[in-house]
Parts: sequence; C-alpha cells; structure tokens
Amino acid sequence: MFQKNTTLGEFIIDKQKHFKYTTGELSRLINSIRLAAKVVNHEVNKAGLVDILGNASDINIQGERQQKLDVYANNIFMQTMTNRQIVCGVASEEEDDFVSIHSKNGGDNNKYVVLIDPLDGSSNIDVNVSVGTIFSIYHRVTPVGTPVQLEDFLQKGTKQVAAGYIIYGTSTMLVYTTGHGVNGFTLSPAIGTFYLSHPDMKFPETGSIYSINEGYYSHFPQGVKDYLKYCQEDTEDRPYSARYIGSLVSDFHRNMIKGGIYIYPTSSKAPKGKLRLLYECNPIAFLTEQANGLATDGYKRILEIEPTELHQRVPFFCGSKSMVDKVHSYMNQYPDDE
Ligand code: P6P
Repeated sequence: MFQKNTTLGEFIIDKQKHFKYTTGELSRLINSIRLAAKVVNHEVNKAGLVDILGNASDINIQGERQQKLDVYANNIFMQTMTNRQIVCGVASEEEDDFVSIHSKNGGDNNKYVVLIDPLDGSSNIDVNVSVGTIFSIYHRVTPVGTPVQLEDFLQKGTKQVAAGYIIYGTSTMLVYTTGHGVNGFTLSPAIGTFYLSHPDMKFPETGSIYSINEGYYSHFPQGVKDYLKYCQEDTEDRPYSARYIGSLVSDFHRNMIKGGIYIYPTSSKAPKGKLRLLYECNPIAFLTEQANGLATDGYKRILEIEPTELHQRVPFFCGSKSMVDKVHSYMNQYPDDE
C-alpha cells in the first residue's frame, strides 16, 4: 500500500513493474494525460474570467453545441498526444472520426490508442458546476508500423489497458486504474503536483444515493420506474437521497466514495440511452469493477458489449453492487424492454 502524498509520477514509475517487458510507453502516456489535465484545469478554473464561456460556433457529432472549453480541452489533449508521439490514434467525443497520429520516424510505431471525452458535462461550465475528462487506453490490434484503423478503437471494454478521469471540482483529481485497483490523486495548485490522496478506492457494498434525471420518468422502462418507487418507499433504510449533478464524472466520483447508483436508461428521447459506450461507459465501467462495483446496460456487463460504432450509445447502470443487483431484479421482470 502506498503512502499518501506519494506523487503521481513516483506512483506511475513504481506501478510500471506490473507490466512485463514494459517499454515505459504506458507510463509516458499517463504522464502526458497528467500534463494535459493541468493545462485544462488552469483554463477551467478561470472559465468565468475569459472569453471562453458560451457556445462555440460548431455543433459536434452528438448534435450538441460545442462549448468553447470543450473545443479547448479537446485541442489540448489532441496536441499533447500528437506532440509526444506516444499513441498511434485518438478518438474523441468532439471529433467525428478517429485521428491517426503518425510517428515522426515514419509509420505508426506506437502501440496504444486513446479514446477520450475531453470535457464531459460541459453544459455545467457556465454555472460553475464541476466537469470532467474521461479517458480509455487500449493496445492497438492492427500491426505496429501500419496506419491505425477503426478496429483499433472498436474493442470490448474488457480489453482496456488503463482508464480514468480528471474531475475539475472543489479540488482537481486524477483517478485511474491499470487493472490493479483504483487510485485517486489530488492536484496541489500551489506546487502543480498530483499527490496520492485516495489509495485503493472501493465502492461501498451498498449506499443510499441514486443519480438519475427523473425529468424523463414517464419515458423510463417499467423496471426503472419500479426501482425508483423502491428507492422512495418510507422504510427503515429508505427513502434514499436523490443526487444528480448532470455531470457523469461528478456523480460517479461521489457515489464511489459514499456508495450509490447512477442510472441513465433508455427513454423516448434517448432510445439507446444517452451515454457513449467507448469513451464514457467503458472507462467508468472498468474503474467500477476495479472498485468492486457493477456496471451494466441493465442486463449485462458494459465491458462485454461488442462495439459497432465509434459514438454508439448504451443504457448505463453503475455503482454499488447490491444497488445494481436490486435494479436488475426489477429490469429482469420486463425482458422485452431489453
Ligand atoms: P441529461 C453530460 O452531457 C452527460 O453526458 C453526463 O455527464 C451526464 O450525466 C448526462 O449527460 C446528463 O444528461 O439528459 O440528464 O442532461
């Protein structure tokens, strides 16, 4: 067990020994994400002061108006990955297609690809509510030295090498896993260093918080409606508390620490759900399972879903094991809703 106040840099180097024959590429990649996070954090923290509020001119592939900070964060992460020549390709929520990153010495000799939501929950920026970056890292499946292909990105979540998020909240934290548990690092603004503040993070087995946008209640599957009724019953351990920030990273981070469940189900407005499989649900699901929680589409593990499209959406149920099991018991009463 690491001592608190270990720096992220020291931690990455020490964890490197978990990877046989490591070339240090993954360490350099996580270090580059750390650098980009500091740069984005600097801008997020002064968003109210400079002309990066309000809507950029573009509409992204999601059909959402791009907030200027979305575009800025995307550019920072893209530039960092490109300039440091550590990955052969990046897929981003803000980019219609994946971006190939050709190494300077010809061909694409890097073995990792990154999928990223550079600033999730960005509609909260103008009202000073916390937002986050989510990232997912895979080994490429096509031969090293050839241009990266779509199949390098359309991999099941079980194949992830690493995943994590940065939460730009009351403090800025980087939380990640390489498949050996989940660890959280808090940025010291005075020094600009991330320190280990939350070693070996684990979901409590149960909790009393549920996170869902109940505005869409009338459109939810019956199993979700039944579960919400269960949450709101007046019993010895209920009603639970409803806590929904509208920022996945923030709701997830709180629920992982306190215990809870986050649900974004199908609805008439989002017939396949709203959250994107590859750069929101898979990385959060990897962290969840590493922290002894459960992450499903209401029926099966998120990490087992075979991707078919870069920006595909899935229903998302994620959190404390007993709470996800309970909502499943309701969902399984309506298999036709699957
Ligand atoms: P709604 C932000 O756009 C996001 O992807 C998640 O961060 C958040 O939990 C969800 O969508 C909010 O969606 O429909 O409730 O506004």
